[in-house]
Amino acid sequence: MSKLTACSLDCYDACEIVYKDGKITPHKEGHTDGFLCPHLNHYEKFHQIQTPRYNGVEISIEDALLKLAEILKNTPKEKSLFYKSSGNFGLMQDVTTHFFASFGATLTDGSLCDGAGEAGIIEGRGSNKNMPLSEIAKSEVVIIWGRNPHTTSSHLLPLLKDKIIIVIDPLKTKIAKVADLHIQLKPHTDLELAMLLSRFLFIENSIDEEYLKEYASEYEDFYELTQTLRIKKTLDNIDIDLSQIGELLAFVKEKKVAIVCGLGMQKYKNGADVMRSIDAFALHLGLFGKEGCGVAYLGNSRENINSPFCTKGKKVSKVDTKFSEFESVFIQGANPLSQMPNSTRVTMEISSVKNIVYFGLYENESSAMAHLVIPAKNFLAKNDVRVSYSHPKIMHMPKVKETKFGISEYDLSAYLCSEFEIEIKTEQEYIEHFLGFSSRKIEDTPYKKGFDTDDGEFIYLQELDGIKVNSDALYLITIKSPKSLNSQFHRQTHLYLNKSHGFSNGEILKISSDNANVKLEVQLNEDLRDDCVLVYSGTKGVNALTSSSHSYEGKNATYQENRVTLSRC
Ligand SMILES: Nc1nc2c(c(=O)[nH]1)N[C@H]1C(S)=C(S)[C@@H](COP(=O)(O)OP(=O)(O)OC[C@H]3O[C@@H](n4cnc5c(=O)[nH]c(N)nc54)[C@H](O)[C@@H]3O)O[C@H]1N2
Ligand SMILES: Nc1nc2c(c(=O)[nH]1)N[C@H]1C(S)=C(S)[C@@H](COP(=O)(O)OP(=O)(O)OC[C@H]3O[C@@H](n4cnc5c(=O)[nH]c(N)nc54)[C@H](O)[C@@H]3O)O[C@H]1N2
Ligand code: SF4
Ligand SMILES: [Mo]
Repeated sequence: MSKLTACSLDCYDACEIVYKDGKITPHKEGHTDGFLCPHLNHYEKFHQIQTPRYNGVEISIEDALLKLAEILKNTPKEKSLFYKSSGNFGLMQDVTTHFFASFGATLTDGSLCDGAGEAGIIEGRGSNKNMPLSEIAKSEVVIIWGRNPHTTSSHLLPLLKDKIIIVIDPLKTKIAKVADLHIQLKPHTDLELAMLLSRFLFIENSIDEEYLKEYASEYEDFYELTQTLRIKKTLDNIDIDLSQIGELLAFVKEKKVAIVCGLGMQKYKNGADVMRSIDAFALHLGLFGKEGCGVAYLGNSRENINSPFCTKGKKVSKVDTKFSEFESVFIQGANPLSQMPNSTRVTMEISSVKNIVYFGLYENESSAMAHLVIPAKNFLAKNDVRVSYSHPKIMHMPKVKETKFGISEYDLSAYLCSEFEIEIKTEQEYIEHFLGFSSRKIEDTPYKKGFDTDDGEFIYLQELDGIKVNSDALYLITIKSPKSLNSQFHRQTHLYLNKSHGFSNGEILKISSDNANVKLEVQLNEDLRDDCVLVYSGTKGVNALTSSSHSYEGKNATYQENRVTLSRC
């Protein structure tokens, strides 16, 4: 028997899967195109937590639920925190939010992921409507800007065949190696680059004034703002030649262009402004509202989907959460002790929490600190519906196998709702609610008739601040690994740098930031610039180096704001 479902992981691609004869196989049709990534190809080989435990002693699932209810009964409501991430991207995962919000617990807001870039997009356009894959397929030129598709969105690759590819990335990624043009800029100089690109479009008279007069009438003021950057100094700072600006513009003028953005250039305090300046460049190229043109980022996956769940309540930021202010913390689909910034702070804060409950699939830093560990069922063994932040399809994820261990988010929430007399519908009602949006209307070429701002016009960045300070210290680049999904699966253990620093493979180095020192083994890699150190997301200890500051807009973590130095141990 074979059943169609979808991968649950937090990933652009949101692949469809055929579960056949007890095996995960890729769906041959549609965006999945007959292949999955290593995480899913080996998904069932990763050991899941099978037995609940309390204070290190294994207990039954019934006792774990009783314990959980007891903890919640004995904690003042305002002292209970529900901390959820997207370990599973399914819409039903929020049924637990429904319980905790209705119960009166504190929830979280802010983002460890794409919040800064999204804030910049919304400030400029009034909404975050994404360019879907089907439109990228129609473009002639694709600019991959701060995204690493071979690792994080491999299903984009078949669409890129026979197109002109331009990559803007401090790292020589796989896609950069085969690109027609790679701008290997200094990290955190994207805002300046985007401003210069716009400026040269103006200088070369390559803008559509009629269009701008209608939808971005302040374009002349913006041009003046671009003129405040001194060309030579800015090029030196970005560390590129003027000829590269010329090459890029020659490739894109009069063409159908898709700018495919990732997280890379927005993991900074001014991440919103960076994204907004890229949007402005797209605007000047005339990319909005046209077939095969646009800007793809991590879109609002829930566009036009109403939540049936209660999600209202007091919220604290998930970037610098003050765990010690709570008596009980319930962690779902997350490994905050590894993935939040400033993990030393997180560990210290959380160690004073009386009751830490971990509800997840795998053992990790967070399960190790938890008093109560409750194993979840994985996506194959429960019902859900998912959406994606890169394509509009709504996918049903029916239960395709039975497992004896673990509990689904719905069953856990139904138990708690009944204990605390909170209303909850049947699982089937929620699933049908979500599937009811299957024919939701998502525009292929959004912003055809202007933007979603009050007057329909694009709102430009008014001033340039937050341009980075000069420092001789190295940039810490922390990106996604092909072997892990953040801290799930095979986590990396090295730091990567090129040989210009005089270190050798296998040496253990101390990597120091304002926050901490971490020891990691060196692996040389010539794809990096001389001024960068790379440590993959999910590597143990990397987030001890990062600070828990917020982006100026979007309440986002700023993983790449910190500079580091290296020394032999
Ligand atoms: N295999 C795998 N896939 C994943 C994940 C995973 O952990 N592993 N995680 C998933 C998640 S949660 C997300 S949010 C997505 C994110 O996926 P992506 O958007 O691809 O994000 P990153 O890997 O963080 O960074 C992308 C690129 O940005 C570049 N970069 C770094 N700094 C800068 C800069 O200052 N300017 C520019 N222009 N580029 C820069 C990096 O070198 C890198 O090549 O991936 C998802 N998919
Ligand atoms: N330095 C640095 N840090 C980063 C990043 C970076 O680029 N650099 N990336 C950031 C980004 S983009 C993100 S999105 C965050 C991700 O941060 P997290 O979401 O905390 O990431 P994961 O490490 O993937 O942990 C997800 C957990 O979900 C659990 N899980 C999986 N499926 C299920 C399920 O069905 N039910 C339940 N209950 N649990 C489940 C697994 O046990 C796993 O431990 O990390 C951020 N941290
Ligand atoms: S590419 Fe992404 S969606 Fe597809 S199987 Fe891998 S993790 Fe899942
Ligand atoms: Mo993410």
